[in-house]
Amino acid sequence: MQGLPFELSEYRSRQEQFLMQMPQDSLVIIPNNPKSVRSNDTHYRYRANSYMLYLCGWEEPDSIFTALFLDGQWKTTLFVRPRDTNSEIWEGKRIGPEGAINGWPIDQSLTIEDADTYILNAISSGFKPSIVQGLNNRIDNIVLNQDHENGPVIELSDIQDPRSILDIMRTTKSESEIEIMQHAASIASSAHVLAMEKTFPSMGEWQIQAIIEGHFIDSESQWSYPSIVGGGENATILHYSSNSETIVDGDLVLVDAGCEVHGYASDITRTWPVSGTFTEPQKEIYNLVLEAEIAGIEACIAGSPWKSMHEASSAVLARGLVELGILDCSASEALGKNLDGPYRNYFMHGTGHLLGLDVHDVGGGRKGDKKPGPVLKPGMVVTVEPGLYFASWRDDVEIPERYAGIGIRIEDDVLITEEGPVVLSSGCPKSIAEIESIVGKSR
Ligand SMILES: [Mn+2]
Repeated sequence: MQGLPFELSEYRSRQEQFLMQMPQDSLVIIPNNPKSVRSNDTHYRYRANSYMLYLCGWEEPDSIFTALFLDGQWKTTLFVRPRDTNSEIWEGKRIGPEGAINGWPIDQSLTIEDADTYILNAISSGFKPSIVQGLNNRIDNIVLNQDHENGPVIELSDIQDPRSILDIMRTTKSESEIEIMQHAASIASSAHVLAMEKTFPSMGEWQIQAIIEGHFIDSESQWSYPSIVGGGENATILHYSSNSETIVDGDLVLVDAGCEVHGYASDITRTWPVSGTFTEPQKEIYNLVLEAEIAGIEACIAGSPWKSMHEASSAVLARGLVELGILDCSASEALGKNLDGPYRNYFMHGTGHLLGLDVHDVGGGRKGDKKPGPVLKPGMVVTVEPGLYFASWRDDVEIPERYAGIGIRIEDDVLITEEGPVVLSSGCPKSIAEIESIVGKSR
């Protein structure tokens, strides 16, 4: 069991800031994530719910964070697994309610078995549930009044969701959150450098994955999303994850891999030649993506609308695709009136997303969002990750012979500050000269 990553006062001030925005007749219910079966009696490694981590740092399963306004103040109660020698012999020590109250930022701790009655009583007294649904079926059923006979009737319209408030709070990181995110970005940066150094032609994609993830574990971290290691044509598959092929001499490898520290994610992509030297066509595409990425980072200015970095990166890509003769039109036609021109044939995803306790962090600005996304504010951490993909098998768009099979993405983690963008992943080199000097150095 590790200590909490933040001072108790930081959690308390998050709770305070959250609860002061809640109606005082609310019953806040935030269950922890369920355990997931991998096969038979084996489970996936447990990951606590990000809202739970954010509000109180509790990492054990079978737990529920609640808050209720009583006698003129908010009272937080954490329901946790009771101590149980037999279970602890098999699964490890539990903190238990007594342990929880001595060291976690909560007012009261009870065993999880008491949660049903506590929640029912509060609802009977007129409190309206504000709950993160879908995490704990039993509690969902209680709240939705399907699991008990003579309980109170709750109108569906009376059930609220606390995430609308928490999501906005989570978009802006505190000094100590930034410190942890910087650490996560530094670990991931060194992992990429290590993998570059050990790269050789005919290497297996899984071997690069092993170097990267081995470094994560070695640094007391773990992946924050399944690592993508795509050699050659596999780099053109945006969420490639089988990592099961060998990478042919002359091909590039695209590595999109990040780790998490105390739940906070890093998310870095680099693309390098397994031979250690870029070919001319690879260089042309690489430098274009790099220029677009740098333009995207430079657009990460406090006060700018969310779309600024996408506009900046897109303008560079559209112009470059015309200059390289890949698109036969003007740069503005390539870009399109609503950033929907033919440059999107080769750049199909968003330019970035918020980063935090979730790798695609909450609070808007995610790919596919119809809303405009948040205005960039100091303390936000975003990714900037333009790419170009020329899958040779595509017949829906024209794939020039010279670039067929090339997929390149470059991604950094960027902190927005009053003084301009700060690249948290700056420890990870990205110029062609730097990469060529590193790849294969310690193969
Ligand atoms: Mn990303």
